[in-house]
Amino acid sequence: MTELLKLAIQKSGRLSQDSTYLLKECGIKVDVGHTSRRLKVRADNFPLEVMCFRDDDIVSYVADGVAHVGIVGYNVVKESGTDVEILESLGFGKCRLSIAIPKSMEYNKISDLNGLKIATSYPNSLRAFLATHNLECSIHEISGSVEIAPSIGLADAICDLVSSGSTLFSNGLREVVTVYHSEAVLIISRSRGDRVAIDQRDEIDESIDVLRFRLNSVLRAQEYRYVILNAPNSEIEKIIQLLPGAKSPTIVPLAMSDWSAVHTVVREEKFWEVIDELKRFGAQGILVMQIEKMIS
Ligand code: PRT
Ligand code: ZN
Repeated sequence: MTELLKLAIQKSGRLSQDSTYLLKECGIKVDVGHTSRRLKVRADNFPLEVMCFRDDDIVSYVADGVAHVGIVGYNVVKESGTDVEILESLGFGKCRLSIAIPKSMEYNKISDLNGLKIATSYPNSLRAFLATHNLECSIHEISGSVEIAPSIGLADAICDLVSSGSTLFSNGLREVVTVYHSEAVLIISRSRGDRVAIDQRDEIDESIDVLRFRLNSVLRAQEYRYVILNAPNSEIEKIIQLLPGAKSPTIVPLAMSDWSAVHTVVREEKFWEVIDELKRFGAQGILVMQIEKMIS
């Protein structure tokens, strides 16, 4: 029987849905409907068992070999200080750990933070940041509702995760410094050689390789767009310079004389950067499509 790769994901929270969705995009069928109630769920068509835990436990369970790999926020990995290896950044759960102060407080430079009392659930990340910038602050560790700390007189400032910024805004706070950016990551234990029995290692390693290959195909596809446009033949060379494509664009003559269709693959940000130039070169009927998988 093939040995199952054990993947730990968040049981119920901000990363749960995106984690199972990513597996689905990788062609792995897991009965996600029950993940919030069951601890373990077996995939139907891949040697994988999904284990559902609180996000705070995932790093240590991977380090201890309870699971072979895990999906968790980079912020949790960084704060735990546990020595696990990050295999992939997964492009969801994006946020940043930031220091925020009351809107009314004057702030011009980072040294203005000196001497402040900062409330946070991320004491280790904050301590490391303060040390790097030679700042002397007192850290007040609290486990939740960090954003209310200044208004109730518990602290002068906060250090917390921010995504849209609306929590800070509605609590009269303003973000002044980013400690680090975070997103969901795939982690593996550095000492897994000791944890996985020798006769199972090859199968587990192979499953990890296949999973990473599929993840990369999905993640790459999310960054790129398939673009089709029509352009006069006289401008095709200039358009190819703007949109060089994966290898080289496909040029197909149109029924209308002196015009061609250009098919190419381009990073989404790059497409928006060159859109005005494309129009200037006479591009028309521009279609931009999502790509499902990109195999390199
Ligand atoms: O129950 P369990 O322990 O598993 O979950 P949890 O409650 O500890 O974590 P959860 O589900 O809230 O978050 C899981 C992960 O999502 C985090 O570890 C981050 O990696 C990621 N993430 C992404 C965020 C946010 N964005 C985020 N905005 N985690 C928390 N927030 C909070 C933040 O703490 C603040 O309270 O949202 C608020 C700010 O949001 P904005 O949009 O108002 O800026
Ligand atoms: Zn948690």
